Amino acid sequence: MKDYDELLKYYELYETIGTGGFAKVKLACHILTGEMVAIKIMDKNALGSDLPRVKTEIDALKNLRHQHICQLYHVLETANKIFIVLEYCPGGELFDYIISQDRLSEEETRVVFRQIVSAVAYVHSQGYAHRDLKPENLLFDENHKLKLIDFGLCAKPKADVWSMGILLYVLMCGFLPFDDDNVMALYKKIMRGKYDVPKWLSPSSILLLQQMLQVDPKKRISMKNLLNHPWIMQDYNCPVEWQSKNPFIHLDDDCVTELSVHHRNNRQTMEDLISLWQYDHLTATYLLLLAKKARGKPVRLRLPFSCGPANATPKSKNLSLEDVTSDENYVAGLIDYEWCEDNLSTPPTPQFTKHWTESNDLESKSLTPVLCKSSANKLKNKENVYTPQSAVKNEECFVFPEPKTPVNKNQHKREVLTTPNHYTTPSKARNQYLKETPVKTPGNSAGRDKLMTSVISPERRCRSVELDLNQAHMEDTPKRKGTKVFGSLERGLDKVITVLTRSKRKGTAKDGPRRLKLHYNVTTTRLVNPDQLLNEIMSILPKKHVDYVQKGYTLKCQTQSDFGKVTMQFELEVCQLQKPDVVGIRRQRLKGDAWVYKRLVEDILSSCKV
Ligand code: 6BB
Repeated sequence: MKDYDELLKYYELYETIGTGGFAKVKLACHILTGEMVAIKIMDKNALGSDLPRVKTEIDALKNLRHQHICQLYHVLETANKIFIVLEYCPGGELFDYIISQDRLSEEETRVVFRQIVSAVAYVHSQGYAHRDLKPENLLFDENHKLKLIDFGLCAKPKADVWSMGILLYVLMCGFLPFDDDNVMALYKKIMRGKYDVPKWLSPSSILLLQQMLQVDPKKRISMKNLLNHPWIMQDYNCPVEWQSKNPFIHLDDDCVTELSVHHRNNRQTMEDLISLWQYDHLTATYLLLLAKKARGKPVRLRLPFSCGPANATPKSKNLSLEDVTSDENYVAGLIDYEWCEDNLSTPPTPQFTKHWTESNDLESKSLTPVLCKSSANKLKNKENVYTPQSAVKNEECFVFPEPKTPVNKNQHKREVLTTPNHYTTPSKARNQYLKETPVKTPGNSAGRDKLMTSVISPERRCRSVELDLNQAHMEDTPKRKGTKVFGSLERGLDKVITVLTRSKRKGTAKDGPRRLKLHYNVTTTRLVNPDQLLNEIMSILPKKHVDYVQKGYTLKCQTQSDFGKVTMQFELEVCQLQKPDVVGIRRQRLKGDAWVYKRLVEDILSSCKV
């Protein structure tokens, strides 16, 4: 399709890492610099009333440049699509990080929170408010530095301090201060401004939360006073540095030189062109060169079509773009992502479309593809009868590295999640919370039952809270509909972030399942026979009303509502673990509510005799 032609001149597309709402986000590699990027893809026809949101985001991002704001590189608009090319943040969501740690210590919270305050103070200084601050909208880059995303709701400064108070609470507690199944009850709780104070919070943390979560905006602490608040200053002895370290004015000499050589322009012309900041391919190339330099890589551009080993023409160029435009997680052919210079970061799983041929290979012969009968007609995915031609040979296994900074002092906690016994729904945060006696905020006389209502309970995951909490207590702000705030906090542990282990191909029947390292998205079993486990899972899925397509040792699963809407998509892959030498199940959610998914997978796995 024509819409992707322009994009594919500059980027090689990889996997989709997020779908939902009106956009999907794909990982990609910028061809000239070899730098990784994230591309938000929107269908203009499907945008409808969300179109202003997209325009708002683009306009704001064009005016914002800051060390803790996800950098905009490039905006492309075609007849049917809008592509927004953004900074690559392989550390994933703050939300997942908090959940994987249960909660953060006060010290770590301070490190994180100062970055949030820095970003938001800068946003305010530029005349905007973010208005959708939540842990899902803060991503970690490869250096474990936070980057604020999603400016679709930003407007004049108003409600961000209160939202930062919620964030601060979630960071230190691991759950929300205000929570309820019932939207009206939730609204009332917010308006009352009463929340539970777990006993692990220090007096200074309690005080700061109280100042930030004031219902009355006039009584709430101002951004100015937040920057040098005693809690913020503790251990640092300096206010938050909110000014941008990435100014628009100064251009980097090395990057200008490289671009001048590449474009055969003199330096002045080049500087003039860059300084237009049109968020076209030149802006993207300059900013990505700068990022490359900051990562200690040579400030060099690749020659067009010299990407990949042996100066191979990018394989995607040989492909029809038909598949690229499908709503599936497909990308343009077999990707040579090895040449992308971000070896430190997430190597995307190559995906195959046009290279897939009718199956006459070992993979699908030995393990006959199965299309579960329960709703086979609804499944359009024909993956089970295709196989990647060139993939079978490649045995190389990629391990996503941990961020360079030692981030997870509680690494062992993740491993706990890999055992079936611990793959249970209540989080340790919740258990711990319930064990410890809470201190109430003044005026809150509720007892333990009440306390439980503010704990993220898995029983509530089916709900969809469409209430804009940020707005709920802001009388002077027009109400916006349909904004999910902190409802989406309730997401799973199973998010694909950076620390997944993947190989370049899925396990085939001939070679057996993939050998993976133990990770928090892999459940171990006591079994040693992968086929037995695979068969066991396949026998259980129909009983749980899960449709699936088998591809080697991977089961691509989905659930549907009564109306045929796909409510959940996930993969279960039988894999071989090395230490211990047992069979495991890798699970990965692609779409749908994480907690509903978590319960379902838990149900499936506990039904298996593993
Ligand atoms: C973005 C990103 C930037 O992602 C699903 C939605 C930038 C995402 C990323 C990542 C993991 C690994 C590698 C890269 C701007 N807006 C949205 C963005 C939205 C997804 C975040 C993860 N959850 N890099 N990455 F998140």
